[in-house]
Amino acid sequence: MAWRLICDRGQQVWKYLKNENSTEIYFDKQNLNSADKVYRENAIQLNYKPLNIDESQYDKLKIPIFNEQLSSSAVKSTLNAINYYKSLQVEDGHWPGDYAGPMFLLPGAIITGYITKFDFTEEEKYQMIKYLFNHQLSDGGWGTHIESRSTMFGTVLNYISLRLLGISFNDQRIKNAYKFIQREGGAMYAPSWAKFWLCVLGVMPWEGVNSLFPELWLLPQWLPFHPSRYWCHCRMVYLPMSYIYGEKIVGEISPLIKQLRNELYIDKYEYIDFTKYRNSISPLDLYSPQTILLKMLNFFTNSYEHIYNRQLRNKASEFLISYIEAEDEHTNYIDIGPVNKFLNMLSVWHSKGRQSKQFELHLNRVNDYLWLSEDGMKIQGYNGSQLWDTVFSIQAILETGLAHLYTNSLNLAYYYLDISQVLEDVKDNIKYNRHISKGGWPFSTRDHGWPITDCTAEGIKTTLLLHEQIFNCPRRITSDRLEYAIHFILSTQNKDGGWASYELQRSGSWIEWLNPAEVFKDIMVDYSYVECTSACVQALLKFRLEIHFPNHRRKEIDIAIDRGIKFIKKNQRKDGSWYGSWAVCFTYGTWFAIEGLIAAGESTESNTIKKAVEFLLSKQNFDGGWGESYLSCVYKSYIDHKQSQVVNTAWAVLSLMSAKADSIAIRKGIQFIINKQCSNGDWNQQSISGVFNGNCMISYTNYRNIFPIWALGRFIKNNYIQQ
Ligand code: LAN
Repeated sequence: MAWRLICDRGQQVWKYLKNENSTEIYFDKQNLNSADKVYRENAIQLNYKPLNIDESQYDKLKIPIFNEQLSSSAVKSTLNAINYYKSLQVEDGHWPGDYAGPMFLLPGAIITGYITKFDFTEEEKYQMIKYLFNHQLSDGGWGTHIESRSTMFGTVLNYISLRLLGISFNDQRIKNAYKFIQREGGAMYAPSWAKFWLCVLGVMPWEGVNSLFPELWLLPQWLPFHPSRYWCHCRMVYLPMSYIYGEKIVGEISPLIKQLRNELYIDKYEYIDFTKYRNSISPLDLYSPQTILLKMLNFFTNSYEHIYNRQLRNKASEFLISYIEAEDEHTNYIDIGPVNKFLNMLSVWHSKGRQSKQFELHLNRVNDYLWLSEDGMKIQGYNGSQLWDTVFSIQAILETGLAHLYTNSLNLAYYYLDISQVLEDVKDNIKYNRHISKGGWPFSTRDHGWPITDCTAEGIKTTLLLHEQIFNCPRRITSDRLEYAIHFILSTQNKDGGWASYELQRSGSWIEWLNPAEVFKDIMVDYSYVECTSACVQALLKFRLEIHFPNHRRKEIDIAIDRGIKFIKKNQRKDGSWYGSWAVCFTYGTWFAIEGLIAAGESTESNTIKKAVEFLLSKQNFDGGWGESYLSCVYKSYIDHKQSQVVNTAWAVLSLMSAKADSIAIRKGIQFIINKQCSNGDWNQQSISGVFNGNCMISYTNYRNIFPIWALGRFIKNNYIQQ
């Protein structure tokens, strides 16, 4: 194949190698769900050797031998699984994988490319077109993510993208999409984030959106609704949006743009009063409706927009652009996510020019977001999930008790941990409302650099777990680096005892009343989450162990753990479960909660654990597996998937094993995982397993390997000890 993934210290770039033997990349119509065949088959060709361990070697290799059948199959399955999975690891130590899924990200890249006149290569464009058509649904529309039904958010943006990529209005597929948009009343019924892109592109006048009131950023920071208090993702998206809105940036009105103006609406463009539709949104998209309070505020800011003072606006714009540039520099032009990446790029193009150094630097980092799978080329939800997948992979392999067989792989993974820890705070962190960073671990790469509470926690846990093993690799992650990491964790605990994702919660949850994004929930501030809290508690527990750092800041750590545990307990639902905010869903949240509680010494006989176990047992399917629909996340109540999912099953079985629950249920779960394994050691990709902001799903391709390995590993270990 001609496409190759080139990795360098976590940075992932897909290159099209012209001279390489090329075969057309196939795609599997049955499964457009990021099965990652392109990357995986490349890696397998290079690294995979079928497993050649047979039972006669077990003794010599210190592999447990069981007479009992299920344990013995679990050992074989585990060896096969790791043998496959280790061939996917790259030289810098991480495990690459598809981290896409949202369907509103590629349009941002394509629209920015069109306006600023940077071009993707022909091969990239071909793959992008393939991707967009592959994900078109039978009603002509596109969803907000790859498993969603059609929404205006997905349809309007992807329609425009295909047209900008050169697909003609006469193409039947485009016509179907056109009809969908017309049926839903036209593009004025798209949500505000889509309308924003329409305005920049020049296919909607700026009167079509509510004011983003750029001067808000100049108000005093003590105000509880000041943007410096928003969740960092919300803050970093509304920052360039405010600049672009304030300056009313619009790309060149080309003949194609004029044509699009005629395609997107029912009435003639010139006759539409767009101000009337600012708050219109299709019922297909409505998830978090605008509140009356927000509507009232919009009334004031929209009125202000008629009379604003130019000098003050200039001041606001200057402030915003300097803030945008700071974010660019802090993240090496990757930016915190794919939304602000392209918005920042547009802002820099406008303020510094197409030929500027800054724009060039931005261009160099566009490809960090691209990913190629058999369904085509997409923009990922982040610049990858490198660190996150690596820390879990290490823990899964260690759990098997077979680490001695995989020292190369583990040493490499340790190297990735080493090079990705953030070792200094960002420049002018106070000025730019950045929490400290030193000691933290990011979700993806060091270059990205935004540290995250649970990534840091998992970083600490895995470093210490690896230090407990005797490998001949130098312990480069020194005590002081771990102490800084602990400092980061201690500094991010919220008043409610829990941990949020990146920073402290900076304002009350009432601020959600001002959430302008109708398609996402809970984006305004960084709330405490059970997953982040459990991870941080586990890291603190591990750190204070006798064999590690029992005396370092002991009192503070003890108190932090207690408060964290209380938070977890308080958030248990009546049915015994916990809601998971970052993956699907109750099996994920409950797994984190149980791990945290048990690690902290909660008795398996306690009511909390018993209720959690009861909950899990009540959801097991006849085939032994668990399967949760992504709609669990959306509606915040458990919704069964049509089929059991290996990933949900692994989380449930891991939890039950920690809780020392009914062994028949565990055995049935393990048997399910084994039955589902492919002969090469992989598992098939099933439904999408990650989520954010309640309503958008995101792929974690490696979960299908990591969590089964982890569950099988724990099963072997438990049975080994029992024997
Ligand atoms: C992520 C990815 C990682 C994830 C975990 C570390 C797994 C989680 O435990 C805490 C939250 C976090 C950091 C997270 C938050 C939301 C993100 C950043 C994402 C799901 C990746 C993409 C998403 C981001 C918001 C997507 C861009 C869309 C917007 C609405 C701005």
